[in-house]
Amino acid sequence: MRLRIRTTRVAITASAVVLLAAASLTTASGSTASRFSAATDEETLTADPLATWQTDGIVWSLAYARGVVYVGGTFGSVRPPGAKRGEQEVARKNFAAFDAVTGKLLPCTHSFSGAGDTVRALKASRDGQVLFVGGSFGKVGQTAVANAVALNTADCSLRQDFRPAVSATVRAIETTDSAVYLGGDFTKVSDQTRGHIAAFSAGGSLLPFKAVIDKPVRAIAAAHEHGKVIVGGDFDEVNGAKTHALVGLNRSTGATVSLYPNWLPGRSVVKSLARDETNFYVGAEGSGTGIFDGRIAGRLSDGKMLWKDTCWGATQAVVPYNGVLYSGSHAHDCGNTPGGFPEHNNRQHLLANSVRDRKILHWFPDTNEGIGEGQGPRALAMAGEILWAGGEFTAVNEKPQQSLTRFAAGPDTGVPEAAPRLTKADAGAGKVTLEWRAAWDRDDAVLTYLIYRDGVLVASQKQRSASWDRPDMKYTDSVPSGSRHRYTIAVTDGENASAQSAPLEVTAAVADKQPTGE
Ligand SMILES: [Ca+2]
Repeated sequence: MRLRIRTTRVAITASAVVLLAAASLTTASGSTASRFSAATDEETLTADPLATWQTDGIVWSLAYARGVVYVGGTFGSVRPPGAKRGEQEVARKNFAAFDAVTGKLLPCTHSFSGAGDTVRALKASRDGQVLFVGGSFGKVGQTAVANAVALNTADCSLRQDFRPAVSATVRAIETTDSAVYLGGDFTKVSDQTRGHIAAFSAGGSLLPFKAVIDKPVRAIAAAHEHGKVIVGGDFDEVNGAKTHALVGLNRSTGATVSLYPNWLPGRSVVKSLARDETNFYVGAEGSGTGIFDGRIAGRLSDGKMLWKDTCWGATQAVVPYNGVLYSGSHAHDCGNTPGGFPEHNNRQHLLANSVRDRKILHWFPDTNEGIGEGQGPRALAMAGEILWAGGEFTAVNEKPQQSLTRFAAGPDTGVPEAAPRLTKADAGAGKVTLEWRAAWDRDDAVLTYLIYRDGVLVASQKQRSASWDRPDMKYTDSVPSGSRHRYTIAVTDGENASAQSAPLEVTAAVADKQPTGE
């Protein structure tokens, strides 16, 4: 959830301001805070997408360097925010570059084609000067290449030095100060045997680093200060020993140095790895029964597992930022993870876990599943303070938006979903009891309900809710017996208020008479 001191810019009456101020004071005093918020929860980004360009196909990879977000995938054109397929399209063949902050399309372009016709991995050098590009392609423009190249970020030019002959698809790239690691489906690099992983100097020379891995590598995270790279993928055997899906390799030799026994069941593979200062994070996908589909946090220093969540739904991408692990998946049945949701009709495609304790935080922007395999998000990257997400989706928060979207820390612009309407009124002598069902908000766990009598705010109530947990609420108003009133309700997250509901006319009963409501 998001915890911020907000300035209210909701158009409300003076009495509403007084009531809201009173409510805030009550919360600040602590007397009601425990009901409504966990003050220790990490602050998330907002759930409101920034205007972002779109692609006409799947985005498989994102990378950030020097103010630019690079996008790789399987697409033939890009188009501005709001444009439909076929409108205002600009040719971009499997690769495009955007200003990370404004989101604008940049002129940096190369056509990646041939072979599998797809870009699957992007990663900048540590100094941001070089962008490494991997995938399944045989040509960049008219230049013959073999699944991996590098660009100078200063002018987008194709580098001449980094030109390895990789025998099959590159699915993962990691960079350190001294090496570039490629992982994927390949078994040879420049006629040398390299089983699904290889390391190069920044200048493109194949390094002696060598590990024999039996199946594709899909993710690599360097832990160079601990002398290793952490490698994830589909594999069952590494360097001659049974090792499933996750392994730590000596950064120079490729020898196995860390094992993570029983972290991943046999039918689950690692799709994504990311790290922060102290931890590394795993996104897993399984198929069949007895699988693990969620997120794991481990400690870099000793390889100890810190936590594992319980959601189903094939995690494709993970990225930590400010104590929050953002991920893309089709999460469902998360009820056994704190803050999580039970199995219900909707799948949640973007998720935020507390890095500290795995708690699912109140951040629920969502995509649809979209095209391809219908996995929704496929790639995430932090670009400075902005989270970029790419994938297969064609809608974000139920509005058309294909394959790319972005989220920032503010401003919060989303009006609460499912605005309340007054569903029932019981009128007793001198009192009226109103009922409604709680709304919910994509990035605020606690909403404020404003109750108006004859156009004047008479009460406000706070209530915690989520899309899967919308409590019934009620308010009892004191009015003169026999008087008739017109009630409406609105809901606000503190910054964005719904319109007032349709009015409910109620006549309070007179003593010893039956109530009437309509
Ligand atoms: Ca909000």
